[in-house]
Amino acid sequence: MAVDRGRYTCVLPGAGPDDPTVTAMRARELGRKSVVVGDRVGLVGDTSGSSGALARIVRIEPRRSVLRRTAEDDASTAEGRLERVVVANADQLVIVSALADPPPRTGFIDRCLVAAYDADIEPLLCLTKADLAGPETVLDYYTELELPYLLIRPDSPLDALRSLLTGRISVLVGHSGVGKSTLVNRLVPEAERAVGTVSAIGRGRHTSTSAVALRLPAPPDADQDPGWIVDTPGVRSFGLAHVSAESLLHGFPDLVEATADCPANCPHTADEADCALDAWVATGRADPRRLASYRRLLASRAGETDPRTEPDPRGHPE
Ligand SMILES: Nc1nc2c(ncn2[C@@H]2O[C@H](COP(=O)(O)OP(=O)(O)OP(=O)(O)O)[C@@H](O)[C@H]2O)c(=O)[nH]1
Ligand SMILES: [Mg+2]
Repeated sequence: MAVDRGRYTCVLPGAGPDDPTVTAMRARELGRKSVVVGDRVGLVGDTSGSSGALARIVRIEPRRSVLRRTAEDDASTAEGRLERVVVANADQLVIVSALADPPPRTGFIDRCLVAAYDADIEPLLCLTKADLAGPETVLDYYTELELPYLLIRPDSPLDALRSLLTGRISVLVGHSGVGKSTLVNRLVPEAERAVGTVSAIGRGRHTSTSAVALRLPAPPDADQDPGWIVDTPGVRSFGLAHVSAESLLHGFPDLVEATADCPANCPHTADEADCALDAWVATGRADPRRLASYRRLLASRAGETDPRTEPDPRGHPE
């Protein structure tokens, strides 16, 4: 459920919400393998959960999915090779984007979509702060995609979100200050996640500092598994050095079909005269901003631009 300074909080199979959690450390035999939130592990030692008890993690079960990100896009740099597993075994990636304060950045959402498809995790777009601005610009950009989305206001009922979370492990990702912890507190009131403020320049203060999995409350008169939600710290960018150029395209299902007409081994870059993607958008079959976003990702992976200073199609820095 959580990792803090070498101590892992674990929940035993079959344990209910009122049963104690087990604190564990990693056993030496795990070697360099990292244990992350969402991992299923083998425990030995004192698993009673009583105060002061310490168990040992001796095994990590094979992961059903692995959500990764890198510090930078370019795999030829040390930062680009620094890969972080955000969470293991997630079923759903909830991309949280505020409609204002901080403003939405479609370039960031596109990166999250690539990561979701690459990890085989279903994406869900949660547009928060819908009380402050309308969703039209963001939704217009994604019209070609069958991307499920929800609008969230402080007072809006969360029934639709709850039903999409039921029975699954969902992980929230987004910039700092977009309202991830606020949402978690509404879904799981006893979570008491710290909530921050957003500065005048539209940046959050990185209030949450580590990922934590929380058990969703069981719906009344249902014996279904309510599922888990993972709150994560805000990230500035979502580096994709670990995703191959070909896999990047999976984050752009509105463009995939066009590449059937590309020459063999087409790099799909802007300087490739025969790339079929140009004709595809020129004839109105996809939004040119989506192609521009895809090509910015390609260029960023090749180390041609600094991902942190790239413009977003909506004119915001990413
Ligand atoms: N107006 C408005 N404000 C919101 C909404 N959701 C969250 N906020 C505010 O946005 C600020 C940041 O919220 P947090 O929940 O801390 O954001 P976070 O995504 O967890 O941020 P990090 O932990 O830094 O990654 C707080 O002041 C919230 O009260 C919303 O729907 N509408
Ligand atoms: Mg937070």
